[in-house]
Amino acid sequence: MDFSLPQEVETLRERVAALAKLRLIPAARQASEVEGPNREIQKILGDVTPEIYPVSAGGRLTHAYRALAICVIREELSRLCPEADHMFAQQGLCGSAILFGGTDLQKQRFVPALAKMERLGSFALTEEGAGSDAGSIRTTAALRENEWVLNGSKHLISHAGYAGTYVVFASTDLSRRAKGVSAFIVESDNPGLSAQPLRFLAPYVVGRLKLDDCRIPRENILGSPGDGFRWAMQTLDVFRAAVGAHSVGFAQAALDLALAYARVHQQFGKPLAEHQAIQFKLAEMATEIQAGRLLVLYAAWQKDYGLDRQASVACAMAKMYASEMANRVVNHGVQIMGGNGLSKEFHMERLYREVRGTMIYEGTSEIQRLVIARQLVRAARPYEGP
Ligand code: COS
Repeated sequence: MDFSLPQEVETLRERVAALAKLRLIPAARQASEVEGPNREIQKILGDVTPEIYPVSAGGRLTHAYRALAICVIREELSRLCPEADHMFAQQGLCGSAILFGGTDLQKQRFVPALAKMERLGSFALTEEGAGSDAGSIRTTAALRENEWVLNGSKHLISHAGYAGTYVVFASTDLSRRAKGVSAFIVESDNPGLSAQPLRFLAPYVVGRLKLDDCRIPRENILGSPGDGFRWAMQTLDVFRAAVGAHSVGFAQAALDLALAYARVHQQFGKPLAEHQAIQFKLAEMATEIQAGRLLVLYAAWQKDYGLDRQASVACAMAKMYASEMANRVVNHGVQIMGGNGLSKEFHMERLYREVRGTMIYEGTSEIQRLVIARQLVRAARPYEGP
C-alpha cells in the first residue's frame, strides 16, 4: 500500500502549481474584463496539455497515468487559476473523445493542435431536451454521398463559437436512442455551424451551437455509426473523476483562504481561528477534502488500470461526493469570513459562485447516483450476514 503519487505525476503537479503561480494567475488578472477565451492562458497552457496526450498524437505522455495526471492537473489549476482549469477541461473532453473513438489517422490529424493548445476544443453532447438523458438527442446525421449532413442544435456548450475543433454527437438512427448516437469531428470553418453566446454565473464562454445542413467529410465520424454514446460515456467517466478533482481544488482553495483569514481576523478579542466554533468547521473542511481527494485518486487509478465497469462507478462516486463536499466546504468558508466571504474583494465570493456548477456539469449528482445504484443492483451478491 503506497499513498504517494507516482514520481512523474508528483513532478507534474509541482510544475503545474509553479506555472499557475508564475504565469497563469497574472494572465488571468490582466484579462479579466476581456470577452471570449483568455488567449494568453491558452498559450501558457500549451506547456501542460501535451502531458495528457500520447507522443503518437503530438503529446508528451509517456507513462500509464493519464487519468491521474488529468485529475492532479485539474486540482492544482482549480485551486490556483479556475480560468485555466476551465480551458484545460474543455480541451481534454474534446481530445479524449477523439483518443477513445478515433482512428490513428484522425488522432494524428486532429489531436496535436488540441494537445499544443493551437486550437481550442469543444465537446457538444447536450441539447435543450437532452441533458441528463443523453441518449435522447435529436440532432441528426445523415449520409449523403461522401458527406455526413448534420442538422439540429446543441445547448450549454463550452467554447461554442471559439473552438477550432468540435466533437459533435448526433443520431444516425433516432429509433435506436443511445445505440443510434454517433460522434463526429466538425471544424470551425464549416459554414453550416454557428454559435450564440449564453451568459452564465461563472465568466466562461458557453453557448448554443446550431448545425444547419452542416456537411462534413465521410471520414470525420469517430468509429462506426452508433458508437458515439460509448465514446461519450468513456470520456465522461474520466472527466467525472476530473470534476471531482476540480471540486477538491476549489475546496482546498476555500480552506486555505478561510484559514489565512481566521488566523488574522479577530472577534471577541482573539483570532477567529482560536474560537472552537470556527475550529470545528476547519476540521470538518480538511477531513472532507481529504476524503474527496482519495475518492478521486482511486477513481483515476481504476480508469488508468482499465477496470472500466468498476471505474465508471468509482468516477461517479468521486464526482458526486467531491462536488457536494466542495459546496459544503465553500459554504463553511463563506460563513467563517462573514460578510467578507461575499465581497468581490476576496476569492471566496468567486468560489461560492462557481462551485455550484460542479454538481451539474458532466452529469448531475442525480445521474451519478443513478450510475452507482444501477451497478450496485446489477452486481448485488446474496446477503451473507446473520
Ligand atoms: N462506458 C462505456 N459504455 C457505457 C458506459 C460507460 N461508462 N455507460 C453506458 N455505456 C453503454 C452501455 O453499456 C449501453 O450499451 P449496451 O446496451 O451495448 O451494453 C449503452 O451505453 C447505453 O447505456 P444505458 O442503457 O445505461 O443508457 P441510458 O440511456 O440509460 O443512459 C446515463 C445512461 C443516464 C448514465 C447517461 O445518459 C448519462 O450519463 N447521462 C448524463 C449525461 C451527462 O453527463 N451530460 C453532461 C453533459 S456533457 S459535458
